[in-house]
Amino acid sequence: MNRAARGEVVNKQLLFFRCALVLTAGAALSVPTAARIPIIIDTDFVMPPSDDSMAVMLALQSPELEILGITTVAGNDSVERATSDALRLLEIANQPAIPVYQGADMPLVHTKSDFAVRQYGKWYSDDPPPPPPGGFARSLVENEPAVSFIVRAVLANPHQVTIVAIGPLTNIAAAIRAHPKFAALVKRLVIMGGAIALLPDGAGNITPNAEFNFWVDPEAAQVTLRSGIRIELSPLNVSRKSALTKAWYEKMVAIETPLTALLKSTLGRRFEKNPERSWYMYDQIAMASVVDSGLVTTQRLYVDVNIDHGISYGVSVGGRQIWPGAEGAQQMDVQYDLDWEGFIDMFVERIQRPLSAPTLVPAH
Ligand SMILES: [Ca+2]
Repeated sequence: MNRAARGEVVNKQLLFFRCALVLTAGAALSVPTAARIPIIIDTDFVMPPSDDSMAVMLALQSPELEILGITTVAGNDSVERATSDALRLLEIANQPAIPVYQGADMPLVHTKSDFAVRQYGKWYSDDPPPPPPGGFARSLVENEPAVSFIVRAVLANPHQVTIVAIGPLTNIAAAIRAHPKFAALVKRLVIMGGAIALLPDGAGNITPNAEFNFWVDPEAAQVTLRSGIRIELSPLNVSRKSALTKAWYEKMVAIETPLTALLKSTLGRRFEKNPERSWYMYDQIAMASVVDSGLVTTQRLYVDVNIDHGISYGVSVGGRQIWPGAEGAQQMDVQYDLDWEGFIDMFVERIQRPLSAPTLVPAH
């Protein structure tokens, strides 16, 4: 498919989702009454050393969470690779029953540019996904599109489902647009995205002021942030309070499990090449904050995203009051500080645990 046609496909997909919702509205997706937090993970997943992979590992190893499904989106790489790699991680983690739903293969509006090609991230890629470590998973992606699943799960479990969005927000914006009651029925949306200049360490990481996830799909980020969903934002400010060093890595992989073996063969190469360098942790912090909200400190700010096609495209702006031009901005909790020791201790301990028991196939 040529890329010019893809914008049209997104619109057609939205129509399809509306139809699919009508057809599936009667299908129950029940949440057990146990105290576990039901979550959907929306991710531009890539195998380690990506932050998404380690965030999903943390979720899989955290009994406080119940993963209803993983939905994939183009971001770090193509959506096909996100899906293929996510399926394989679930197999390695002995959780093949957790369903994976494929989502958007392109941002809503943002198109490929020479700048995008030169920079980190291959959301525009048409390359077939490379085999993940150990080969492609035996389990298959679900037939239902990601947006249809997200909306169905939330409508079937009103005010119960937390969405942890750790990639570009294309699927989430499409879900908001697909059903008028969706936004009001989401319990909470935790987003890794944005950078807030008002707070310390608020520079961007793809352009001077824009963070990668928001920059890949600024229009989706704006729709999502303005939706009225209760949001907690985990921006670059809090990511920059982290520093994954070789010493922490070695502690993490000191106990042999299928997950630490995968980390040794992937993340380990980073530290072999650059033993002195430390790495920020992004999606892992967003996920950890769902498990234990006490690990992060937040401020309540109005946050909006710029969608003008100029030097500030995709830039998030946060303020304590509404400012001219930000009349659509909503208030949200913005993470800006981290209990680093508490976080990394928990992360290492969870990764080292014996694999969780396989999840039963969720009701559909
Ligand atoms: Ca991500």
